[in-house]
Amino acid sequence: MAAASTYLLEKTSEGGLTTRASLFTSQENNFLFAYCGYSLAVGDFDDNGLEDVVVGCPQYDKDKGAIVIFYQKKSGKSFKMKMESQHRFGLQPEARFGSSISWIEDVDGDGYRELAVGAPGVDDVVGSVHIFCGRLGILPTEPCQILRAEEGMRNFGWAIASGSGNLAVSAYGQSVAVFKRLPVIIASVEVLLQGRLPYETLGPVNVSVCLSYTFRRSSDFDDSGRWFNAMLRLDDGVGNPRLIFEGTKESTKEFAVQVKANSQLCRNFQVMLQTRSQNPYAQYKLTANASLVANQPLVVPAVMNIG
Ligand SMILES: [Ca+2]
Ligand SMILES: [Ca+2]
Repeated sequence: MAAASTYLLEKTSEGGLTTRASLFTSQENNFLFAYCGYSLAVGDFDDNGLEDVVVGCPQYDKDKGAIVIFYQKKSGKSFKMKMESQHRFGLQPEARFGSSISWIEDVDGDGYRELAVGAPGVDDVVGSVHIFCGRLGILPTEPCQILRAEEGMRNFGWAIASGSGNLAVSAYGQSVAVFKRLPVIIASVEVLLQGRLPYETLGPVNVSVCLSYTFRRSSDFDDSGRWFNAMLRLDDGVGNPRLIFEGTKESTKEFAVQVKANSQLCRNFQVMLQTRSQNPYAQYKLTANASLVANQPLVVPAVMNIG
């Protein structure tokens, strides 16, 4: 096992299998005793139509562990296979990063699949699973999410498997946790000003914050509505804001709203000057943002893009 290689096989014309390529030789890459090939996953990660291979090496460098991803590339017009590799490494001694590997069907809706890597030895064998979100077909340096074991679990990430974007993770000898893919929500937040902010009089004027959202995948569609926590800041970035909400001395308002898919919901606010301005061309910066209210705390939260 110390000199492990991983062999890519292809079907022969007789229907059997023959070696097409040797992807990895432990001695050549200082991966001796790393147990490369302990886990494997095959899938088209960079969406170029050719299958890519990920090799797990959980005993690399004091059992920190590592994975090697081999991208399959077309070579000129000959279509001969050319492999280009990348490495990612475990960060803790004894983490055994790479003990398990699984592709996950595109979770965040960007068109590229994600890669899950188990590290069951992390934190004195509590374990974790690292999710690398495919970005433009390149394996990112850092995971976009780390799944942690629930309290009391040991060896979380010993084995992982994925189907339809969901992920099952075993805590060896104890239980299996299933993480369900949630919808990808594309939200829009607008600040609308009705009329012109006053400079000679104190106001008020009407400011609206309008939220709407849609789903990235049509299969995500669920019109039950989503709750958002939103915030409106008046005169953002100024030490002593010149604008306030009518009847208050506040320049920041937080509120929660429930919005239905594909429809816009607006909340209106009366805004006024705190002191008269001498400058008719004074600029005010009004900003709003929103975040999803997590209503299912034990599952992976939905991914939201603000547009
Ligand atoms: Ca590929
Ligand atoms: Ca993706």
